[in-house]
Amino acid sequence: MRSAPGGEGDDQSPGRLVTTPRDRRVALPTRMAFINGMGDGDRPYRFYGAEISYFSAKVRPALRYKGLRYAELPPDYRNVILPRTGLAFIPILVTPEDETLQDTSDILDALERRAPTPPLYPTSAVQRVVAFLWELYADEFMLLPAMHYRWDFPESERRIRGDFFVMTGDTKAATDFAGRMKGSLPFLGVTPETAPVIEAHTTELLALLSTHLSGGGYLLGQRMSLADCALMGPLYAHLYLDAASGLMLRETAPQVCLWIQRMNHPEPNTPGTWLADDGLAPTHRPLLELIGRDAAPLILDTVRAFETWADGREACTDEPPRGVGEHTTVLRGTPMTRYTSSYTLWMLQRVLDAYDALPAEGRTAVDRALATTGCDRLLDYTPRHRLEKRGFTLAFAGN
Ligand SMILES: N[C@@H](CCC(=O)N[C@@H](CS)C(=O)NCC(=O)O)C(=O)O
Repeated sequence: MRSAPGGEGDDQSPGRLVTTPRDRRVALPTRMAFINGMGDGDRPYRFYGAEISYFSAKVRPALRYKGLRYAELPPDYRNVILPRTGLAFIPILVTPEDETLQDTSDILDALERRAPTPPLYPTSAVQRVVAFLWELYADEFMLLPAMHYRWDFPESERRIRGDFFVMTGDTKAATDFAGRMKGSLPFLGVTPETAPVIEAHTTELLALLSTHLSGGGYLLGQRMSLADCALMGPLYAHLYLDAASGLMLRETAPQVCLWIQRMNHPEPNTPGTWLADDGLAPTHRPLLELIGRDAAPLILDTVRAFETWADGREACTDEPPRGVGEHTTVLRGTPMTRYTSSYTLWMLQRVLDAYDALPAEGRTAVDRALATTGCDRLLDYTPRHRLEKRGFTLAFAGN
């Protein structure tokens, strides 16, 4: 494994000079530089993902920012992903030691352990909890706008169907996958009735982000973090790359497009710093209020419905299914019926665990920073059940 970008002479950094065996220095474009490093005894990470994949977009900036040598490969479900994980999900990351990592939260946790410098996870109380909050919001709530803008606009749908073919090279697989994705919209709560409030949320998010990012930088200051990586899923892989929303983003939120550019092409020698003294910029608070107002109730309603199901489950049900029925929630006054995802509790646990691990003064600082944002309600929730990973599968802890 190669760790963080070093100073001068780190010849494995993307797009930098590469030392050949004969020590002839040649400039190679970014992707070639990674491939060029292969086969020299120091194996690269293998990243099986796709440009238009939400969760691939969350991991890719982390690999680049940490200066890790990797090859990005198309998703080979039959020969690699299914045999290694038993799941048809992307992305997966195979380490130089041939360990398989699946689930972007586990992947980023592992990368932070393996290559701690430069860091993605703040260690100061407020910034750390806020980073996990953004991850929860981006992974769980932002799926709604991302799927709506991809599948409810004809020009976006036409283009993504073509992209799916390019990703798989297989017309039937691409058509089946597209059908499954489009068919999932009502289960997520994305319907003609809820589309206006989903769009209203997105418009407000883009406006607030444009203000927040207008001085350059990232969510927590002049350095990217877990929070930015998570937000790249919906904002880059879907909204930026899809036809209709891509135009909308370029026309209405160019500052967000610049942030996407910074995220996808991190400068290896000057990673910057997060705000001093565990601070949050004044422009961050309206963003937390937006998350607290719209996303926190939806997330909590999902978790409550899951816990109600879990209360009455058969004692032998160790591993909850991905969805356990449906429940109703409300977004900006509009009722919404959604499938009840078990995974949402696992994601909320990440925020609660980060908070609980803090010393008392850290928890007080977080309470103060989040007071009356609505995000405080997420931290006030105490789950009755706990989920853990067994291999790549969610299971009830202690069973
Ligand atoms: N929680 C997982 C989600 C991965 C995921 O949903 N990936 C999408 C592509 S971006 C996928 O493979 N979906 C296939 C499906 O839902 O059947 C992660 O963070 O890695």
